[in-house]
Amino acid sequence: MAGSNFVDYVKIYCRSGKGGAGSAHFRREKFAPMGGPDGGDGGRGGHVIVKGNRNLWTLIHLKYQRHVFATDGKSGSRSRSTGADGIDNIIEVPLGTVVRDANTGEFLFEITADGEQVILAPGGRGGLGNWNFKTATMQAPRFAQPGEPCTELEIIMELKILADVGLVGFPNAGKSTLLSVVSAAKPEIADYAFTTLVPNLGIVRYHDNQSFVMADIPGIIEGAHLGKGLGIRFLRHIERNSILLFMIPAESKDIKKDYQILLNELKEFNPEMLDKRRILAITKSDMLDEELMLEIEPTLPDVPCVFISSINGYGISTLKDMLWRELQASNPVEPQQDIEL
Ligand SMILES: Nc1nc2c(ncn2[C@@H]2O[C@H](COP(=O)(O)OP(=O)(O)OP(=O)(O)O)[C@@H](O)[C@H]2O)c(=O)[nH]1
Ligand SMILES: [Mg+2]
Repeated sequence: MAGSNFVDYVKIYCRSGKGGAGSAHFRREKFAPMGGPDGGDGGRGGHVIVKGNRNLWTLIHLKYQRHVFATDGKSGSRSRSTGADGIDNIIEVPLGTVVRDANTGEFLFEITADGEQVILAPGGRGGLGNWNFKTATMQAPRFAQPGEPCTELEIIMELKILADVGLVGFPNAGKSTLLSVVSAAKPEIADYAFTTLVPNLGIVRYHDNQSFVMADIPGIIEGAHLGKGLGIRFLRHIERNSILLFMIPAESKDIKKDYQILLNELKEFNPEMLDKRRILAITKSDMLDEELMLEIEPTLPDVPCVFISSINGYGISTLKDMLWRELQASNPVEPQQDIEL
């Protein structure tokens, strides 16, 4: 996807800071002979932290940031002075970012809320200075703890857009046109397949200041799971939408069959996609008259269906009502994972 501003996959090497060493200093002053141990503790190494930011929509700001380091803690020093902690390095990511271990592929955590923070690579603890080790039988410990080592790991961050409604359809079905009509988004629209190459998001306003987010993704074709067309790489962006809006143009020769093909591609990608609520919109209905609609109706698959036209607005408010109702019914409760590393 050269030249695209949409980045949904990055690999980053992270390293936290080492803990500062404890000090093994002894107090030496003119009028304080045998001053005793006064070496301070080392400071904590900086953490590498991942933080959710709802104003970000892609991972593009991380595209060229291959390394993220936090700084080391400073060593302790005389007079029980604790060394300064290392500076944390915070990686801000859009909501819906999944973090995995790059080497094992293991799921680590996911950021779903604004301001949510997870310590990815904890900084090493600072070592204790020698004054901690002073006891009745050991009055002059000549040693101190070293700081703990840093943590390093390589991670993969993958964005899975958190939208409420995902559009599913073949190329040219009119997905982007619908998004442009119901939201303020301005996706590219054209009379050829694969106009949309990266996902577009739009906020759909619904009565009384309510709204929901709609995601338009590149069209899928039969065999997408085998890599045909743009493949199924973008399906992960509708993986966590609460509702899937299937879109099949009125000119389709067999709407039911097309619907099955789309369903099958979703299933091949992830069988759980079939558990989502679905609505089917027959697009470009301005090409049909009342009579034709009545004729088509009995042949439609067994899901809530609606005829729409983005050109003359036919059925659009019914569609919005249906989407809203289904959204309320599905009441998306995202399982929150409390993962501490
Ligand atoms: N007559 C009619 N044409 C429409 C309607 N909606 C979209 N179109 C036309 O259909 C063509 C494809 O529309 P797009 O919105 O780009 O389709 P898409 O599903 O986003 O296509 P890809 O991005 O390639 O997957 C364009 O020429 C639109 O003008 C409609 O309601 N009625
Ligand atoms: Mg499009």
